[in-house]
Amino acid sequence: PIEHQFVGDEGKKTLWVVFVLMVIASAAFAALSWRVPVQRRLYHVITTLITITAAISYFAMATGHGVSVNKITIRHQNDHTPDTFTEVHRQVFWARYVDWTLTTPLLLLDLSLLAGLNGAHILMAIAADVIMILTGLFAAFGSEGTPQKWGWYTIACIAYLVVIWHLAVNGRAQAQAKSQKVASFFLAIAGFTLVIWTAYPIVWGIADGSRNLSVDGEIIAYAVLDVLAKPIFGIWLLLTHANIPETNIDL
Ligand code: RET
Repeated sequence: PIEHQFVGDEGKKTLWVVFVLMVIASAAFAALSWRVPVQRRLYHVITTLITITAAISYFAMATGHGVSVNKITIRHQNDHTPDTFTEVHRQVFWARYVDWTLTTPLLLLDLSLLAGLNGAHILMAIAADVIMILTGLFAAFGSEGTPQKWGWYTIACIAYLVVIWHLAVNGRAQAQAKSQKVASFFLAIAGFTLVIWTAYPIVWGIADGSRNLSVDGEIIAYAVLDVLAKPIFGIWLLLTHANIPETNIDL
């Protein structure tokens, strides 16, 4: 038998809603940037690019373009009857990985600049982040449901630990060296980021990984996370940045 796991009305509606939210956020961040001199717009530019990229990705998913069907075969074994197989055909939204490849480095850049991380540490954190997303892509597509997918998943999780290490240890130390105000803001927004980001591999494991969550359930879970990780993160960063002069970047 073949089991189809496809997007439904609820999922489609959610994709359109998040697309609109990302467009509104992009416009709001651009408008905020015009209130400060161009030399002070680096965080605004980075943060606006993040929501513009998400808007494009959500548009691709909502129109049904950023998606492909992934087939896996599940074998049911027991002692009494011959083996039976179920083919699971599930939609996998590859547009997410394109989005994440571009936006997670930009989010890390926001946090790194806030902390005052040096260039070598920024580059290492971003390299580990890109490895995390691309090995996550291999986990989703490269291995068609074989156990090897969990091997790719493990590599992605190790890369994620490297990202956390750079931000939590090096980022925190640098932020502390800047000022007490920067240090406590960094602790708050990086802690928020850590909680939200850690939910992604959990959702992936339940949805794409073990296929225990419907495609619509997956869309809704990622929608909530994406809104928190991009527009909410962005508005918090830009408004707080305006009130802490030590967070200014001279480039
Ligand atoms: C995957 C699966 C493989 C294991 C790990 C993952 C982590 C993904 C993360 C994504 C963050 C996305 C954000 C999007 C923008 O809003 C690729 C799901 C560790 C951390 C913040």
